[in-house]
Amino acid sequence: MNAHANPRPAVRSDWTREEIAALFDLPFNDLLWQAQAAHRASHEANAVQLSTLLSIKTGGCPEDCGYCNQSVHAETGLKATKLMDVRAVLQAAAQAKDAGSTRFCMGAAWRNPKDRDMPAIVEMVQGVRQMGMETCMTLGMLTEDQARTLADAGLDYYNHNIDTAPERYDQVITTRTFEDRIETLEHVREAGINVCCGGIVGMGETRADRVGFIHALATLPVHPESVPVNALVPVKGTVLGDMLADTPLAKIDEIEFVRTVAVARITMPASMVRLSAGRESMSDAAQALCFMAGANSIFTGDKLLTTDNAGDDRDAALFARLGVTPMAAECKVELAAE
Ligand code: SAM
Ligand code: DTB
Ligand code: SF4
Repeated sequence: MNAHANPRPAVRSDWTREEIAALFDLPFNDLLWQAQAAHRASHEANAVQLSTLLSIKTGGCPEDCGYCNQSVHAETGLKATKLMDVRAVLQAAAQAKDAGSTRFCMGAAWRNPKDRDMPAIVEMVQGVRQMGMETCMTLGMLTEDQARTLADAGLDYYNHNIDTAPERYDQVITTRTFEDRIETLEHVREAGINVCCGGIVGMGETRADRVGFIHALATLPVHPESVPVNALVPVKGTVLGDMLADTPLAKIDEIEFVRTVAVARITMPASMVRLSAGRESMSDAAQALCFMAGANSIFTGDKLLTTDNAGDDRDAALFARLGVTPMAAECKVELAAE
């Protein structure tokens, strides 16, 4: 932890939309100044946490998320697979650990896991934990019982994104509701698993939608421990990928993306903010601005779940240029202990 030159900002769940809109409206330098101050007060200034993703069950998902190439409703030609073998998952985790990653995130293209899948999922969590890595799963909606089973297995984090503003949810996904998402998040919280929850920008939304998205996260009774901010990876054959190809002006500009990261940092000061999907097509300078704005976690490796990621070589070169070092373990642990 760096010297606390700045007072640690209070963690609040009573943000108003007006306050959040006012942050987005700040002159860019003022916004980044505030975000950097909030960042330094609660986190190591120059350390970035590394997580690695693995798709343990790809494609064939019955949900109709407009951004996702794993939906059966998308025409992307992606081959659907069965749930991976536990041994193969543990091998991939060992590789990620060797590459310096501290958290292994396993994702399945499911609406929800079936109870018959749970024993293999439990083995994966236990196996990865035994290697000394933090574990994260993202499997879709969970019942209370399933959340408890994962907690008992030792799962550290569950990723379940709200993805967009509540008022815009049904324009992006129609096969479930925003409230369904919140219900699973409650099950995860109640089971005592850390929450990883964020969403996607660059889906053709307005500034007001981005305000609504951050507002929904920052007013959760307890902020998510991790907040992934994804930039849409436009995949041909998905509703949103095709829409963006037809209306390139809808693509989010990099400065607005950095603003979104900064507002997430200011409103959720104790959370880890993860610069997630979309880094592959982002310039090094834009990524540097995201770190300046308070992003302190990334996904490493050549692949996210199914699409390309920046890759370890490019990340190592960027970290060296920026004097950024990989975080050994989350400072969250220290924060919680104070
Ligand atoms: N099926 C589970 C679910 O939706 O919760 C877990 C996997 S799903 C792929 C996890 C998250 O990946 C989504 O909530 C979304 O935020 C993100 N995602 C999926 N496709 C994306 C894309 N093309 N661009 C950016 N983010 C994407
Ligand atoms: C999150 O918010 N982003 C990650 C993780 N949680 C599971 C997934 C990004 C997926 C990007 C599209 C793909 O590679 O399939
Ligand atoms: Fe299925 Fe998740 Fe993709 Fe939605 S985001 S289609 S739930 S895999």
